[in-house]
Formats: sequence, C-alpha cells, structure tokens
Amino acid sequence: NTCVILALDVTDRKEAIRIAEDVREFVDAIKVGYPLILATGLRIIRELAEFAPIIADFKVADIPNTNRLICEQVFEAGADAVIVQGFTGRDSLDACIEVASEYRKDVFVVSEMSHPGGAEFMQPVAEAIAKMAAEAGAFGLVAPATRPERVKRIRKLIGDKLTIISPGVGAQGGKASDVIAAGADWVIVGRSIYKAESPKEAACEIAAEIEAELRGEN
Ligand code: BMP
Repeated sequence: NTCVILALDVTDRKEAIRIAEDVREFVDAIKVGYPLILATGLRIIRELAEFAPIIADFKVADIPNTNRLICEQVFEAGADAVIVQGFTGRDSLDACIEVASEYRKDVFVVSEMSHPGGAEFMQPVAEAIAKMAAEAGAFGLVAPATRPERVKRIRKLIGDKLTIISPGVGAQGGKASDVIAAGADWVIVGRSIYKAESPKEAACEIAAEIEAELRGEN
C-alpha cells in the first residue's frame, strides 16, 4: 500500500501505458478521466487495468436515470470505481451506488474541489455532501489536498466510514504528507508524476514521504 493514486491525464495511448507500467510498484490505483478516454477510447480502461485498479473519473452529475446509464457503461468497460459529483442530490447518488453494488464496484463522491474556485460555491455545501455520501453508503470521498484543514474537518464529520482520496498534491500546491496527516487515505497525483523526467522516481518519492509521515518521522 503506497497511498498514491496516479491521475493519468495524458492523451497518448502509448505514453499512458508506458507510464502506468513504469510506476506500477509505487501506485495503488490509476485514475483515468476525460482527457485520456476522449483521446483514446474506453478500451484504455482494460489496457491499464493490467497494471492497477482503475478509478474512472467522469464526475457523473446528472439525473438518476442518466447516471445509471453512465455508470453501467463505466463498469462494463472494466473500471473498479467511478467518481461522481454530490451536488446533484441523494437520488442521483443512489442511482450510481445501486449500479456499483450490482457490479460490486465502488463510488467516490466529490465534496469540494481542490482548485481556488472550489471554495466559491462548493465549500459551503461540502459538509452536507460528505454526510449524504456517508448515509448513502458511498465508498469514499474526493477532498482537496490544497486545503488540508478542510480534509481534517470532513474526516472529523464522517469518522472512519469513508475512504478519502485527495487531489491537489504537487502541481496545485498541496503536500502529500500534510493531507495524509489531516486524514486522507490516498493522495491523487497527476502532473508531478506523469510530467516528471522519471515518473517512477517521482511516484517513489511521494510514496516514501507518505510512509515517513505514517511512521511518525515527519
Ligand atoms: P494534478 O496532480 O496534475 O493537479 O492532477 C489532479 C487530478 O485530480 C486531475 O485529474 C484533476 O482533474 C483531478 N481533481 C482535482 O485536481 N481536484 C478535484 O477537486 C477533483 C479532481 O478530480
């Protein structure tokens, strides 16, 4: 367990596969989203699943019926988890969770986003979304590594029920060990790994930083 999830936002199929293979020993999962899937097609999910579990980041945000149809496609394509928005409400989230449980897969709910704009409209509703996600039986939450104090607050609110995965490390200014100390279970890292001269070394360093934090050496 490295506590690192790679956000693989490259748009070239071969590059994606090369990086996934390179970093596999230092990441626990690979998050794929619109950039890579729109560029290469849904099949990339099964190709990358050879290296790590796949989290499909579609930020699903529609009415329950459409959410259901989207999640069916995502799980049929071989993803192990899907990321959905929480602001569309409980019925929309329930639809995703129902489909996920049929496939024995997981749902992560975004409570508040990591960019500066994520504090504008989402932060005031983030705690309500986190509570809803816990009540609905989601597997986890996506919460911002750029604001570890918010992760701490959300962790306190939901207890240990949900897994927190946290983007915003590196390129967006967050520090992996800080957000792990604040209560996140995994960090999500994109550019700092896939744009590094050696993605493998970059992933290894982040994993080592987290390991030191968990051992209490920081
Ligand atoms: P990077 O480490 O390059 O900043 O990438 C972060 C990844 O996490 C991107 O795929 C981005 O879309 C995603 N993400 C985020 O940065 N903040 C959020 O609040 C939610 C996300 O899914």
